[in-house]
Amino acid sequence: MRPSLQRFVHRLKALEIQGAKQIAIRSLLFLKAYDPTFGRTFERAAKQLEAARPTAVVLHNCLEILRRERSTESVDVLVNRLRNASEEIGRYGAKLIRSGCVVMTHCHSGEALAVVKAAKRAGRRVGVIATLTEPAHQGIRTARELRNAGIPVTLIADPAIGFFMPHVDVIITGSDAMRREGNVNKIGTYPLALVAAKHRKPYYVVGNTFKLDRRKTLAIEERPPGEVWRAMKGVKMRNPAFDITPWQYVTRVITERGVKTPKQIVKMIEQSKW
Ligand code: RUB
Repeated sequence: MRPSLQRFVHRLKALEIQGAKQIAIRSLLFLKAYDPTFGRTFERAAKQLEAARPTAVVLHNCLEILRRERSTESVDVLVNRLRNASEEIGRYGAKLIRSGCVVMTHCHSGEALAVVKAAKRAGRRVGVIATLTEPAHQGIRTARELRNAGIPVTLIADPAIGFFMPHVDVIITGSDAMRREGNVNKIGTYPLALVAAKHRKPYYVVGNTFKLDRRKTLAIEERPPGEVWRAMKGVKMRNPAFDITPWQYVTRVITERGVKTPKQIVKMIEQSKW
């Protein structure tokens, strides 16, 4: 029996499945089960999944490949490439983390956490300050995952980033899309990068190369205003889910192909083909 498209879209929108990489992996596996012939039914479903979380680019790039190759084997290859990227990313990223390092992170990024976990596996003492990440509180997932991995973690409210920045050695976040104009990630990443720059702290973006984004336009997802606060008469609420950090505030980008400068990333975006 075909899995329910409506239910899967609901799980995506409710952030039950979140993070650019997981959104892509789970959607690809869903589509494989939904229409293994990759015909019109697949195309209709693919469009709905992309529209459910339109900012992150990984699913989009994978779909571009799948539209050409149209096979379940291609899904498996893509999923494996995405999964294996974390190990490579961890290997390159761990080298940038000294023992005793305090890392600040924002939101919940599987790839950013892969770096921290790899550093621990490599025998480095590492602690993390995780922002709660208003308004949807994905930082709680980060705190839980790090605690379960035996990594000391302190959860802070978003406005406390400036208070704690002097005690931080390095800022590490994930990426939803790497574009010419900068790194797209969870709302609040841009102000975090500005505070980091003010304190001369290195800021590393972590992202596999499926995050290189050549789309002409970027749709910044606006989430339900009810996540900000309950409805108030006469008050408008806005809830953009992502912002763009210009590359000048990024120190390095950790990819599965090595540690790159922002300049190299912009070049890679120009050369990427999907
Ligand atoms: C998650 C978020 C993550 C990136 C990277 O936003 O911004 O930093 O998606 O995640 P949301 P990963 O919770 O709205 O999906 O490293 O897991 O691909």
